[in-house]
Amino acid sequence: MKELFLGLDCSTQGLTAIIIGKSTNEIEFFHKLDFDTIFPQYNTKNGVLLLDEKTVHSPPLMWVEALEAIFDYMLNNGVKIENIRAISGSAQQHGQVYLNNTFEKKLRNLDAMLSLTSQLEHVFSRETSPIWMDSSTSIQCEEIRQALGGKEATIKITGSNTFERFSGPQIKKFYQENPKKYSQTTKIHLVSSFLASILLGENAPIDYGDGAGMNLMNIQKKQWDQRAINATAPDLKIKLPRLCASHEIIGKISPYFVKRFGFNPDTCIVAWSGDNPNSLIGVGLIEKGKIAISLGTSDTYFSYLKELTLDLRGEGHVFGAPTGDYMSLICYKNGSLTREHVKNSLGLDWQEFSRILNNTPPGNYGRIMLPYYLPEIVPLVLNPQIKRFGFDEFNKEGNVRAVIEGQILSMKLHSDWINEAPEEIMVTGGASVNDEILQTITDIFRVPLKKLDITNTAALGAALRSLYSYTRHINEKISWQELINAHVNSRIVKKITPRLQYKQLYNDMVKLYKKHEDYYLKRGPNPEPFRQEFIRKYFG
Ligand code: ADP
Ligand code: XUL
Repeated sequence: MKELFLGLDCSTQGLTAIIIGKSTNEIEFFHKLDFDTIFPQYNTKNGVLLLDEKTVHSPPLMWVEALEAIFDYMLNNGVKIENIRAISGSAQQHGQVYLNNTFEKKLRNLDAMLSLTSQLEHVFSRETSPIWMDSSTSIQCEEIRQALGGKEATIKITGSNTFERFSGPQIKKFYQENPKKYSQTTKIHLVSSFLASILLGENAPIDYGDGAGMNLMNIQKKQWDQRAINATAPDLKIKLPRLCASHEIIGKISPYFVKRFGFNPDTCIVAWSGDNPNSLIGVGLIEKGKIAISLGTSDTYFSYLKELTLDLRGEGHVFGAPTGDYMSLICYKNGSLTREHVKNSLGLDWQEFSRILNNTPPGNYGRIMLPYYLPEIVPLVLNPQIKRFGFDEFNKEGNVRAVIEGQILSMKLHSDWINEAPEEIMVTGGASVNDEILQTITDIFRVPLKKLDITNTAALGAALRSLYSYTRHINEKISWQELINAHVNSRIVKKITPRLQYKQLYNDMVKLYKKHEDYYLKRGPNPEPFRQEFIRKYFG
Protein backbone atom coordinates (compact mmCIF):
# COMPACT_ATOMS: atom_id res chain seq x y z
CA MET A 1 0.00 0.00 0.00
CA LYS A 2 1.40 3.35 -1.04
CA GLU A 3 1.11 6.03 1.63
CA LEU A 4 -0.03 9.32 0.11
CA PHE A 5 0.38 12.98 1.12
CA LEU A 6 -1.93 15.71 -0.10
CA GLY A 7 -1.15 19.39 -0.63
CA LEU A 8 -3.92 21.83 -1.57
CA ASP A 9 -3.46 25.38 -2.78
CA CYS A 10 -6.36 27.83 -2.77
CA SER A 11 -4.94 30.64 -4.88
CA THR A 12 -6.53 33.75 -6.32
CA GLN A 13 -7.77 32.03 -9.46
CA GLY A 14 -8.22 28.39 -8.53
CA LEU A 15 -7.79 25.41 -6.24
CA THR A 16 -5.00 22.91 -6.94
CA ALA A 17 -4.37 19.49 -5.43
CA ILE A 18 -1.07 17.62 -5.59
CA ILE A 19 -0.52 14.17 -4.09
CA ILE A 20 2.97 12.76 -3.52
CA GLY A 21 4.13 9.40 -2.21
CA LYS A 22 6.69 8.81 0.51
CA SER A 23 9.27 6.74 -1.25
CA THR A 24 9.02 7.80 -4.88
CA ASN A 25 9.39 11.30 -6.24
CA GLU A 26 6.45 10.93 -8.64
CA ILE A 27 3.50 13.31 -8.50
CA GLU A 28 0.75 10.73 -7.92
CA PHE A 29 -2.10 13.10 -8.69
CA PHE A 30 -2.53 16.66 -9.92
CA HIS A 31 -5.69 18.61 -10.55
CA LYS A 32 -6.59 22.30 -10.74
CA LEU A 33 -10.07 23.83 -10.62
CA ASP A 34 -10.42 27.27 -12.15
CA PHE A 35 -12.93 29.31 -10.12
CA ASP A 36 -14.37 31.41 -12.98
CA THR A 37 -14.94 28.35 -15.19
CA ILE A 38 -16.29 25.88 -12.65
CA PHE A 39 -18.35 28.27 -10.53
CA PRO A 40 -19.83 30.98 -12.81
CA GLN A 41 -22.61 31.51 -10.24
CA TYR A 42 -20.20 33.52 -8.05
CA ASN A 43 -19.59 36.03 -10.88
CA THR A 44 -15.87 36.28 -10.27
CA LYS A 45 -13.34 37.42 -12.85
CA ASN A 46 -9.92 35.88 -12.29
CA GLY A 47 -11.35 34.60 -9.00
CA VAL A 48 -12.22 38.03 -7.62
CA LEU A 49 -15.05 40.53 -7.32
CA LEU A 50 -13.87 44.00 -8.25
CA LEU A 51 -16.21 46.10 -6.09
CA ASP A 52 -14.38 49.25 -7.12
CA GLU A 53 -10.85 49.99 -8.27
CA LYS A 54 -9.48 49.71 -4.74
CA THR A 55 -11.92 47.25 -3.18
CA VAL A 56 -11.31 43.65 -4.19
CA HIS A 57 -13.09 40.72 -2.52
CA SER A 58 -13.81 37.04 -3.14
CA PRO A 59 -16.78 34.94 -1.99
CA PRO A 60 -15.59 32.58 0.77
CA LEU A 61 -18.40 30.13 0.01
CA MET A 62 -16.77 29.61 -3.40
CA TRP A 63 -13.64 28.33 -1.64
CA VAL A 64 -15.80 25.88 0.34
CA GLU A 65 -17.48 24.68 -2.83
CA ALA A 66 -14.09 24.27 -4.48
CA LEU A 67 -12.80 22.15 -1.59
CA GLU A 68 -15.82 19.92 -1.90
CA ALA A 69 -15.50 19.74 -5.70
CA ILE A 70 -11.83 18.75 -5.63
CA PHE A 71 -12.51 15.86 -3.24
CA ASP A 72 -15.41 14.76 -5.47
CA TYR A 73 -13.03 14.83 -8.41
CA MET A 74 -10.48 12.74 -6.52
CA LEU A 75 -13.17 10.23 -5.55
CA ASN A 76 -14.37 9.92 -9.15
CA ASN A 77 -10.88 9.65 -10.61
CA GLY A 78 -9.50 6.66 -8.80
CA VAL A 79 -7.47 8.39 -6.06
CA LYS A 80 -7.00 6.00 -3.14
CA ILE A 81 -8.31 8.52 -0.64
CA GLU A 82 -8.09 6.00 2.23
CA ASN A 83 -4.28 5.90 1.74
CA ILE A 84 -3.82 9.62 2.33
CA ARG A 85 -1.91 9.91 5.61
CA ALA A 86 -1.71 13.68 5.98
CA ILE A 87 -3.04 16.84 4.37
CA SER A 88 -1.66 20.35 4.46
CA GLY A 89 -2.55 23.39 2.49
CA SER A 90 -1.65 26.74 1.09
CA ALA A 91 -3.77 29.77 0.38
CA GLN A 92 -3.46 33.27 -0.99
CA GLN A 93 -2.20 35.38 1.91
CA HIS A 94 -3.82 38.20 3.91
CA GLY A 95 -7.51 37.61 2.93
CA GLN A 96 -9.85 37.28 5.90
CA VAL A 97 -12.97 35.20 6.47
CA TYR A 98 -15.48 36.63 8.98
CA LEU A 99 -17.58 34.02 10.81
CA ASN A 100 -20.60 34.20 13.08
CA ASN A 101 -21.35 32.16 16.19
CA THR A 102 -22.84 29.24 14.22
CA PHE A 103 -19.56 28.37 12.49
CA GLU A 104 -17.93 26.02 14.96
CA LYS A 105 -21.20 24.27 15.86
CA LYS A 106 -21.91 23.67 12.18
CA LEU A 107 -18.41 22.29 11.66
CA ARG A 108 -18.80 19.85 14.53
CA ASN A 109 -22.16 18.60 13.29
CA LEU A 110 -21.76 18.30 9.54
CA ASP A 111 -24.11 15.77 7.96
CA ALA A 112 -22.30 13.56 5.44
CA MET A 113 -25.49 13.15 3.41
CA LEU A 114 -25.54 16.88 2.64
CA SER A 115 -23.13 19.12 0.76
CA LEU A 116 -20.60 21.24 2.63
CA THR A 117 -21.69 24.29 0.70
CA SER A 118 -25.34 24.03 1.72
CA GLN A 119 -24.42 23.49 5.36
CA LEU A 120 -21.90 26.33 5.58
CA GLU A 121 -23.84 28.89 3.55
CA HIS A 122 -24.95 30.91 6.58
CA VAL A 123 -21.83 30.85 8.77
CA PHE A 124 -20.41 34.13 7.46
CA SER A 125 -20.86 37.45 9.25
CA ARG A 126 -19.49 39.11 6.12
CA GLU A 127 -20.50 37.60 2.81
CA THR A 128 -17.41 38.53 0.85
CA SER A 129 -13.78 38.47 1.95
CA PRO A 130 -11.29 41.27 1.24
CA ILE A 131 -8.28 39.67 -0.45
CA TRP A 132 -4.65 40.60 -1.06
CA MET A 133 -5.55 42.70 -4.13
CA ASP A 134 -7.57 45.15 -2.02
CA SER A 135 -5.96 48.56 -1.54
CA SER A 136 -8.82 50.43 0.15
CA THR A 137 -7.38 50.80 3.67
CA SER A 138 -4.79 53.60 3.45
CA ILE A 139 -6.52 55.53 6.26
CA GLN A 140 -6.47 52.51 8.59
CA CYS A 141 -2.83 51.80 7.67
CA GLU A 142 -1.90 55.30 8.76
CA GLU A 143 -3.93 55.03 11.99
CA ILE A 144 -2.34 51.73 13.01
CA ARG A 145 1.15 52.92 12.04
CA GLN A 146 0.75 56.05 14.16
CA ALA A 147 -0.64 54.09 17.11
CA LEU A 148 2.36 51.75 16.99
CA GLY A 149 4.85 54.65 16.99
CA GLY A 150 5.52 55.15 13.28
CA LYS A 151 6.85 53.13 10.37
CA GLU A 152 10.05 51.83 11.90
CA ALA A 153 8.36 50.77 15.12
CA THR A 154 5.60 49.01 13.15
CA ILE A 155 8.18 47.10 11.11
CA LYS A 156 10.12 46.11 14.22
CA ILE A 157 6.96 44.86 15.93
CA THR A 158 5.16 43.09 13.08
CA GLY A 159 7.86 42.43 10.45
CA SER A 160 6.27 44.82 7.94
CA ASN A 161 5.07 48.35 7.63
CA THR A 162 1.26 48.55 7.53
CA PHE A 163 0.06 47.56 4.05
CA GLU A 164 -3.38 48.09 2.54
CA ARG A 165 -3.92 44.37 1.91
CA PHE A 166 -2.74 43.18 5.34
CA SER A 167 -5.43 41.72 7.57
CA GLY A 168 -5.11 44.17 10.50
CA PRO A 169 -5.93 47.33 8.49
CA GLN A 170 -8.70 45.39 6.74
CA ILE A 171 -10.22 44.28 10.05
CA LYS A 172 -10.03 47.86 11.35
CA LYS A 173 -11.89 49.14 8.30
CA PHE A 174 -14.61 46.51 8.73
CA TYR A 175 -14.99 47.44 12.40
CA GLN A 176 -15.19 51.17 11.59
CA GLU A 177 -17.67 50.78 8.74
CA ASN A 178 -19.77 47.91 10.14
CA PRO A 179 -19.47 47.90 13.94
CA LYS A 180 -22.62 45.79 14.24
CA LYS A 181 -21.42 43.09 11.87
CA TYR A 182 -18.01 43.23 13.51
CA SER A 183 -19.61 42.56 16.90
CA GLN A 184 -21.54 39.63 15.37
CA THR A 185 -18.22 38.15 14.21
CA THR A 186 -16.93 35.49 16.58
CA LYS A 187 -13.92 34.30 14.56
CA ILE A 188 -11.75 35.92 11.94
CA HIS A 189 -9.74 33.44 9.93
CA LEU A 190 -7.24 33.79 7.14
CA VAL A 191 -8.11 31.86 3.97
CA SER A 192 -5.55 29.24 5.02
CA SER A 193 -6.84 28.70 8.57
CA PHE A 194 -10.45 28.84 7.38
CA LEU A 195 -10.00 25.92 5.00
CA ALA A 196 -7.92 24.05 7.59
CA SER A 197 -10.82 24.51 10.05
CA ILE A 198 -13.23 22.83 7.66
CA LEU A 199 -10.96 19.80 7.29
CA LEU A 200 -10.44 19.69 11.04
CA GLY A 201 -14.08 20.18 12.08
CA GLU A 202 -13.18 22.99 14.50
CA ASN A 203 -11.37 26.33 14.50
CA ALA A 204 -7.81 25.78 13.27
CA PRO A 205 -4.80 27.89 14.26
CA ILE A 206 -2.99 30.35 12.00
CA ASP A 207 0.66 29.44 11.35
CA TYR A 208 3.61 31.83 11.81
CA GLY A 209 4.04 32.11 8.04
CA ASP A 210 0.59 33.46 7.27
CA GLY A 211 0.16 35.15 10.68
CA ALA A 212 3.06 37.46 9.87
CA GLY A 213 1.04 38.93 6.99
CA MET A 214 -1.51 40.55 9.27
CA ASN A 215 0.28 43.42 11.07
CA LEU A 216 -0.95 41.69 14.25
CA MET A 217 1.75 39.13 15.09
CA ASN A 218 4.91 40.01 16.97
CA ILE A 219 7.59 38.89 14.54
CA GLN A 220 10.21 38.14 17.23
CA LYS A 221 7.98 36.40 19.77
CA LYS A 222 5.61 34.82 17.25
CA GLN A 223 2.63 35.75 19.43
CA TRP A 224 -0.30 38.11 18.89
CA ASP A 225 0.97 41.56 19.81
CA GLN A 226 -1.36 43.31 22.24
CA ARG A 227 -0.29 46.78 21.05
CA ALA A 228 -1.13 45.89 17.45
CA ILE A 229 -4.42 44.34 18.51
CA ASN A 230 -5.36 47.46 20.51
CA ALA A 231 -4.50 49.62 17.51
CA THR A 232 -6.80 47.57 15.28
CA ALA A 233 -10.20 46.82 16.83
CA PRO A 234 -11.85 46.11 20.19
CA ASP A 235 -12.23 42.54 21.46
CA LEU A 236 -10.08 41.33 18.60
CA LYS A 237 -7.92 38.91 20.58
CA ILE A 238 -10.83 36.55 21.26
CA LYS A 239 -11.88 36.63 17.62
CA LEU A 240 -8.47 35.46 16.42
CA PRO A 241 -7.48 31.79 16.37
CA ARG A 242 -4.31 30.81 18.20
CA LEU A 243 -0.94 30.90 16.42
CA CYS A 244 1.08 27.76 15.75
CA ALA A 245 4.28 26.44 14.16
CA SER A 246 3.83 25.53 10.50
CA HIS A 247 4.82 21.91 11.09
CA GLU A 248 2.21 21.34 13.80
CA ILE A 249 -0.24 18.50 13.31
CA ILE A 250 -3.38 20.31 14.38
CA GLY A 251 -5.58 17.22 14.64
CA LYS A 252 -7.28 14.42 12.71
CA ILE A 253 -9.62 14.88 9.78
CA SER A 254 -13.26 15.67 10.56
CA PRO A 255 -15.65 12.66 10.47
CA TYR A 256 -17.57 14.39 7.68
CA PHE A 257 -14.73 13.70 5.21
CA VAL A 258 -14.34 10.13 6.46
CA LYS A 259 -17.99 9.33 5.82
CA ARG A 260 -18.46 11.33 2.65
CA PHE A 261 -15.20 10.75 0.78
CA GLY A 262 -13.71 7.68 2.46
CA PHE A 263 -10.73 9.25 4.24
CA ASN A 264 -9.02 7.20 6.91
CA PRO A 265 -10.14 8.60 10.31
CA ASP A 266 -6.45 8.85 11.31
CA THR A 267 -5.59 11.24 8.48
CA CYS A 268 -3.48 14.01 10.03
CA ILE A 269 -4.23 17.65 9.30
CA VAL A 270 -1.07 19.76 9.28
CA ALA A 271 -1.35 23.54 9.78
CA TRP A 272 -1.98 25.41 6.55
CA SER A 273 0.14 28.39 5.55
CA GLY A 274 0.31 31.16 2.97
CA ASP A 275 1.13 30.41 -0.66
CA ASN A 276 4.51 32.14 -0.46
CA PRO A 277 5.80 30.25 2.61
CA ASN A 278 4.58 27.03 0.98
CA SER A 279 6.34 27.91 -2.24
CA LEU A 280 9.55 28.55 -0.31
CA ILE A 281 9.57 24.81 0.44
CA GLY A 282 8.14 23.90 -2.99
CA VAL A 283 11.15 25.47 -4.71
CA GLY A 284 13.56 24.10 -2.11
CA LEU A 285 14.75 27.29 -0.38
CA ILE A 286 15.99 26.03 2.97
CA GLU A 287 19.37 27.73 2.97
CA LYS A 288 20.93 31.07 2.11
CA GLY A 289 22.19 31.96 -1.36
CA LYS A 290 19.13 31.27 -3.50
CA ILE A 291 16.10 33.37 -4.17
CA ALA A 292 12.82 32.65 -5.89
CA ILE A 293 10.59 34.61 -8.19
CA SER A 294 6.99 33.53 -8.47
CA LEU A 295 5.07 34.73 -11.53
CA GLY A 296 1.50 33.95 -10.48
CA THR A 297 -1.45 36.31 -10.24
CA SER A 298 0.92 38.36 -8.07
CA ASP A 299 4.62 38.43 -8.81
CA THR A 300 6.67 37.79 -5.70
CA TYR A 301 10.38 37.84 -4.96
CA PHE A 302 11.32 35.85 -1.89
CA SER A 303 14.17 34.21 -0.08
CA TYR A 304 15.01 32.15 2.98
CA LEU A 305 16.42 34.02 6.00
CA LYS A 306 18.34 32.30 8.77
CA GLU A 307 18.13 35.43 10.93
CA LEU A 308 15.38 38.00 11.20
CA THR A 309 16.35 40.74 8.71
CA LEU A 310 13.90 43.64 8.47
CA ASP A 311 13.40 46.09 5.61
CA LEU A 312 13.29 49.36 7.51
CA ARG A 313 12.60 51.19 4.24
CA GLY A 314 9.25 49.47 4.46
CA GLU A 315 8.65 47.89 1.04
CA GLY A 316 9.33 44.27 1.94
CA HIS A 317 8.02 41.82 4.52
CA VAL A 318 9.35 39.15 6.81
CA PHE A 319 7.21 36.05 7.34
CA GLY A 320 7.80 32.86 9.31
CA ALA A 321 9.27 30.09 7.12
CA PRO A 322 7.92 26.53 7.32
CA THR A 323 11.33 25.37 8.59
CA GLY A 324 10.90 27.53 11.71
CA ASP A 325 13.21 30.26 10.40
CA TYR A 326 12.19 33.34 8.41
CA MET A 327 11.64 34.42 4.83
CA SER A 328 11.72 37.80 3.13
CA LEU A 329 9.19 38.76 0.50
CA ILE A 330 8.29 41.56 -1.85
CA CYS A 331 4.95 41.42 -3.62
CA TYR A 332 3.89 43.14 -6.86
CA LYS A 333 0.24 43.33 -7.78
CA ASN A 334 0.98 44.03 -11.44
CA GLY A 335 1.98 40.48 -12.28
CA SER A 336 0.15 38.09 -14.59
CA LEU A 337 -3.03 40.16 -14.92
CA THR A 338 -1.00 43.10 -16.27
CA ARG A 339 0.90 40.89 -18.72
CA GLU A 340 -2.45 39.44 -19.79
CA HIS A 341 -3.95 42.91 -20.19
CA VAL A 342 -1.12 43.99 -22.51
CA LYS A 343 -1.32 40.72 -24.46
CA ASN A 344 -5.11 40.90 -24.86
CA SER A 345 -5.25 44.58 -25.73
CA LEU A 346 -2.84 43.91 -28.62
CA GLY A 347 -4.91 40.92 -29.76
CA LEU A 348 -2.07 38.44 -29.15
CA ASP A 349 -1.91 34.92 -27.74
CA TRP A 350 0.97 33.78 -25.52
CA GLN A 351 2.82 32.24 -28.46
CA GLU A 352 2.80 35.51 -30.41
CA PHE A 353 3.66 37.43 -27.25
CA SER A 354 6.71 35.21 -26.69
CA ARG A 355 7.77 35.42 -30.33
CA ILE A 356 7.74 39.23 -30.17
CA LEU A 357 9.69 39.19 -26.93
CA ASN A 358 12.25 36.92 -28.54
CA ASN A 359 12.56 39.11 -31.65
CA THR A 360 12.98 42.47 -29.92
CA PRO A 361 16.32 43.69 -28.52
CA PRO A 362 17.08 44.04 -24.80
CA GLY A 363 16.81 47.75 -24.00
CA ASN A 364 13.79 48.06 -26.31
CA TYR A 365 15.23 51.12 -28.16
CA GLY A 366 14.93 53.05 -24.90
CA ARG A 367 11.19 52.51 -24.48
CA ILE A 368 10.18 52.51 -20.82
CA MET A 369 6.89 51.38 -19.30
CA LEU A 370 5.78 51.92 -15.72
CA PRO A 371 3.38 48.96 -15.66
CA TYR A 372 0.71 50.19 -13.22
CA TYR A 373 -2.39 48.66 -14.76
CA LEU A 374 -3.62 47.84 -11.23
CA PRO A 375 -2.88 49.74 -8.01
CA GLU A 376 0.70 48.75 -7.11
CA ILE A 377 2.10 47.61 -3.76
CA VAL A 378 5.79 48.21 -4.49
CA PRO A 379 6.24 51.07 -5.12
CA LEU A 380 2.94 52.23 -3.65
CA VAL A 381 0.66 53.46 -6.45
CA LEU A 382 -2.98 53.87 -5.47
CA ASN A 383 -4.27 55.51 -8.65
CA PRO A 384 -3.06 53.22 -11.39
CA GLN A 385 -2.19 54.13 -14.93
CA ILE A 386 0.18 52.52 -17.41
CA LYS A 387 2.82 55.14 -18.30
CA ARG A 388 4.72 54.81 -21.58
CA PHE A 389 7.81 56.78 -22.54
CA GLY A 390 8.83 56.78 -26.20
CA PHE A 391 5.95 54.72 -27.71
CA ASP A 392 2.15 54.43 -27.70
CA GLU A 393 -0.29 51.74 -26.66
CA PHE A 394 -0.69 50.37 -30.21
CA ASN A 395 2.96 49.49 -30.78
CA LYS A 396 3.05 45.69 -30.42
CA GLU A 397 6.83 45.24 -30.24
CA GLY A 398 7.19 48.20 -27.92
CA ASN A 399 4.50 47.13 -25.46
CA VAL A 400 5.39 43.44 -25.21
CA ARG A 401 9.02 44.02 -24.33
CA ALA A 402 8.31 47.13 -22.25
CA VAL A 403 5.84 45.43 -19.91
CA ILE A 404 8.23 42.57 -19.17
CA GLU A 405 11.32 44.78 -18.84
CA GLY A 406 9.35 47.29 -16.71
CA GLN A 407 8.18 44.57 -14.30
CA ILE A 408 11.60 42.97 -13.94
CA LEU A 409 13.56 46.24 -13.70
CA SER A 410 11.20 47.30 -10.93
CA MET A 411 11.76 44.00 -9.14
CA LYS A 412 15.53 44.40 -9.42
CA LEU A 413 15.33 47.99 -8.17
CA HIS A 414 13.15 47.28 -5.17
CA SER A 415 14.78 44.06 -3.98
CA ASP A 416 18.18 45.50 -3.13
CA TRP A 417 17.36 45.60 0.63
CA ILE A 418 17.79 41.82 0.60
CA ASN A 419 21.48 42.51 0.44
CA GLU A 420 22.66 39.02 -0.23
CA ALA A 421 23.43 38.72 -3.93
CA PRO A 422 21.71 35.51 -5.05
CA GLU A 423 23.74 32.75 -6.69
CA GLU A 424 20.73 31.39 -8.49
CA ILE A 425 17.05 32.08 -8.89
CA MET A 426 14.28 29.49 -8.79
CA VAL A 427 11.24 30.50 -10.82
CA THR A 428 7.70 29.31 -10.36
CA GLY A 429 4.06 30.30 -10.96
CA GLY A 430 1.84 30.17 -14.05
CA ALA A 431 3.96 32.52 -16.21
CA SER A 432 7.17 30.57 -15.52
CA VAL A 433 6.23 28.31 -18.47
CA ASN A 434 7.28 31.25 -20.65
CA ASP A 435 11.01 30.89 -21.40
CA GLU A 436 11.22 34.28 -23.13
CA ILE A 437 10.08 36.01 -19.93
CA LEU A 438 12.59 33.93 -17.99
CA GLN A 439 15.42 34.96 -20.33
CA THR A 440 14.69 38.61 -19.53
CA ILE A 441 14.74 37.88 -15.79
CA THR A 442 18.10 36.13 -15.94
CA ASP A 443 19.57 38.87 -18.19
CA ILE A 444 18.45 41.65 -15.82
CA PHE A 445 19.42 39.87 -12.57
CA ARG A 446 22.59 38.37 -14.17
CA VAL A 447 22.07 35.15 -12.25
CA PRO A 448 21.31 31.66 -13.65
CA LEU A 449 17.74 30.62 -13.25
CA LYS A 450 16.15 27.21 -12.75
CA LYS A 451 12.63 25.93 -13.07
CA LEU A 452 10.80 22.75 -12.18
CA ASP A 453 8.52 20.59 -14.31
CA ILE A 454 5.50 21.95 -12.44
CA THR A 455 4.49 25.57 -11.85
CA ASN A 456 2.37 25.18 -8.71
CA THR A 457 5.09 24.96 -6.09
CA ALA A 458 2.72 26.22 -3.37
CA ALA A 459 0.69 23.00 -3.64
CA LEU A 460 3.90 20.94 -3.88
CA GLY A 461 5.24 22.73 -0.79
CA ALA A 462 2.03 21.94 1.09
CA ALA A 463 2.28 18.26 0.12
CA LEU A 464 5.92 18.22 1.30
CA ARG A 465 4.97 19.87 4.57
CA SER A 466 2.33 17.21 5.17
CA LEU A 467 4.91 14.48 4.51
CA TYR A 468 7.51 16.17 6.74
CA SER A 469 5.16 16.53 9.71
CA TYR A 470 3.79 13.01 9.31
CA THR A 471 7.25 11.42 9.36
CA ARG A 472 8.11 13.36 12.53
CA HIS A 473 4.81 12.21 13.99
CA ILE A 474 5.66 8.54 13.46
CA ASN A 475 9.27 9.10 14.63
CA GLU A 476 10.70 8.35 11.24
CA LYS A 477 12.51 11.60 10.73
CA ILE A 478 13.37 12.73 7.22
CA SER A 479 15.28 16.01 7.01
CA TRP A 480 14.11 18.93 4.88
CA GLN A 481 17.24 18.46 2.78
CA GLU A 482 16.40 14.83 2.01
CA LEU A 483 12.83 15.74 1.11
CA ILE A 484 13.94 18.58 -1.12
CA ASN A 485 16.54 16.46 -2.88
CA ALA A 486 13.95 13.80 -3.61
CA HIS A 487 10.93 15.89 -4.52
CA VAL A 488 12.20 19.29 -5.67
CA ASN A 489 15.77 19.08 -6.96
CA SER A 490 14.86 15.99 -8.98
CA ARG A 491 12.18 18.04 -10.76
CA ILE A 492 14.52 20.77 -12.06
CA VAL A 493 14.09 20.59 -15.83
CA LYS A 494 15.60 23.73 -17.16
CA LYS A 495 18.47 26.11 -16.47
CA ILE A 496 18.60 29.45 -18.27
CA THR A 497 21.76 31.54 -18.12
CA PRO A 498 22.26 35.29 -18.48
CA ARG A 499 23.63 36.72 -21.73
CA LEU A 500 26.58 38.67 -20.42
CA GLN A 501 26.72 40.99 -23.43
CA TYR A 502 23.69 42.81 -21.97
CA LYS A 503 25.26 43.37 -18.55
CA GLN A 504 26.14 47.04 -19.04
CA LEU A 505 22.93 47.80 -20.91
CA TYR A 506 20.74 46.51 -18.10
CA ASN A 507 22.94 48.18 -15.48
CA ASP A 508 22.20 51.47 -17.20
CA MET A 509 18.57 50.61 -17.79
CA VAL A 510 17.82 49.98 -14.10
CA LYS A 511 19.09 53.51 -13.42
CA LEU A 512 17.06 54.87 -16.33
CA TYR A 513 13.95 53.07 -15.08
CA LYS A 514 14.46 54.58 -11.61
CA LYS A 515 14.62 58.08 -13.09
CA HIS A 516 11.25 57.48 -14.77
CA GLU A 517 9.74 56.09 -11.58
CA ASP A 518 11.05 59.07 -9.58
CA TYR A 519 9.74 61.46 -12.22
CA TYR A 520 6.25 59.98 -12.15
CA LEU A 521 5.89 59.15 -8.46
CA LYS A 522 8.15 61.66 -6.70
CA ARG A 523 8.11 64.60 -9.10
CA GLY A 524 11.77 64.01 -9.90
CA PRO A 525 13.57 65.71 -12.84
CA ASN A 526 12.42 65.07 -16.41
CA PRO A 527 14.13 61.81 -17.46
CA GLU A 528 13.90 62.45 -21.21
CA PRO A 529 17.53 63.64 -21.67
CA PHE A 530 18.74 60.44 -19.95
CA ARG A 531 16.49 58.31 -22.15
CA GLN A 532 17.90 60.00 -25.26
CA GLU A 533 21.44 59.39 -24.01
CA PHE A 534 20.60 55.69 -23.43
CA ILE A 535 19.20 55.45 -26.98
CA ARG A 536 22.33 57.07 -28.44
CA LYS A 537 24.61 54.78 -26.46
CA TYR A 538 22.92 51.47 -27.34
CA PHE A 539 20.85 52.09 -30.47
CA GLY A 540 22.43 55.23 -32.00
P1 ADP B 1 -2.36 31.75 -9.09
O1 ADP B 1 -1.66 30.57 -8.45
O2 ADP B 1 -1.99 33.06 -8.48
O3 ADP B 1 -3.85 31.58 -9.21
P2 ADP B 1 -0.89 30.87 -11.41
O4 ADP B 1 0.44 30.73 -10.78
O5 ADP B 1 -1.65 29.63 -11.75
O6 ADP B 1 -1.82 31.84 -10.59
O7 ADP B 1 -0.69 31.73 -12.73
C1 ADP B 1 -1.76 32.03 -13.57
C2 ADP B 1 -1.29 32.99 -14.64
O8 ADP B 1 -0.31 32.37 -15.48
C3 ADP B 1 -2.40 33.41 -15.59
O9 ADP B 1 -3.09 34.54 -15.09
C4 ADP B 1 -1.64 33.68 -16.90
O10 ADP B 1 -1.53 35.07 -17.14
C5 ADP B 1 -0.24 33.15 -16.66
N1 ADP B 1 0.23 32.35 -17.81
C6 ADP B 1 -0.22 31.16 -18.24
N2 ADP B 1 0.45 30.78 -19.36
C7 ADP B 1 1.34 31.76 -19.66
C8 ADP B 1 2.34 31.97 -20.68
N3 ADP B 1 2.55 31.09 -21.64
N4 ADP B 1 3.07 33.11 -20.64
C9 ADP B 1 2.88 34.02 -19.64
N5 ADP B 1 1.97 33.87 -18.67
C10 ADP B 1 1.20 32.76 -18.66
C1 XUL C 1 1.90 38.16 -0.70
C2 XUL C 1 0.67 38.46 -1.49
C3 XUL C 1 0.31 37.57 -2.63
C4 XUL C 1 -0.78 36.60 -2.22
C5 XUL C 1 -1.46 35.95 -3.40
O1 XUL C 1 2.17 39.09 0.29
O2 XUL C 1 -0.05 39.37 -1.20
O3 XUL C 1 1.43 36.89 -3.13
O4 XUL C 1 -0.30 35.66 -1.30
O5 XUL C 1 -0.76 34.98 -4.00
